[in-house]
Amino acid sequence: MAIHELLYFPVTALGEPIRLALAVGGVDFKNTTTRNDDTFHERKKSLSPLGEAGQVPILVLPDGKALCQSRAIRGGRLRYLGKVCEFEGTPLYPTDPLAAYEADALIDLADDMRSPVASTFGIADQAEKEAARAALWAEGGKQAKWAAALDATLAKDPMATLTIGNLYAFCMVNMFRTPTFLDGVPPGVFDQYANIAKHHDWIANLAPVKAYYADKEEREAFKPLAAEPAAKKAKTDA
Ligand SMILES: N[C@@H](CCC(=O)N[C@@H](CS)C(=O)NCC(=O)O)C(=O)O
Repeated sequence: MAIHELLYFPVTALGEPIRLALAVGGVDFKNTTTRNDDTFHERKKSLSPLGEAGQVPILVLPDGKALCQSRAIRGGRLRYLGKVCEFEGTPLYPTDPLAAYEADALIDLADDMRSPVASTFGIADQAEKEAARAALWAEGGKQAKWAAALDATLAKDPMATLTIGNLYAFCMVNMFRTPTFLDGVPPGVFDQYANIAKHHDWIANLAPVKAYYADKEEREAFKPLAAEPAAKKAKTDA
């Protein structure tokens, strides 16, 4: 029987909330990466609705239709996964308009925190790149600013009903919670944020999330609950 397939790099960035939503929703999927598919880059171009310009993540539906644009896949206008995937009988994208707004707003805020790192991807010099990433998390840094806002927002979240917004925020926090595939992020950037920690632990301990990460032995970054102690050894893992 045909199943869903996700094409993405073997890292916990934009593709990870999609993997996690599928896992939480109990939707079986093939996790295709550059590590297990030698034709990854050719398939990316041929499958993407955007052709040559195509990027990943790409979600291929069981009938062969390929979806791109991570926001449209998990949230946004199409809200495909948020409608298809349920947790404890409730769709991950809320049907109530205000709850849906909260989920979207959480995704946007987590993206505000994530997106400044994009400015460092093109820095060729390793030391310069790591310094630029550390500066984003230093006092007054762009990512530190949004982490504080995320913490304040999560203080108001009852952390009772799982939404695509919670999953997205969880994954974006894990992207910067060492060990991470991103080099140069200082260990402990969320140490001062009790609500981010509480939110992390809530989601990391949900049965399908625990089950999903249980067999990701080869990648510390895929094991949120095991993360921070190893971080101090500055382990990186792509
Ligand atoms: N708007 C796109 C952006 C996707 C994106 O930036 N993908 C990057 C990886 S995170 C990529 O495919 N880079 C390789 C390439 O451009 O060929 C989305 O949200 O899906």
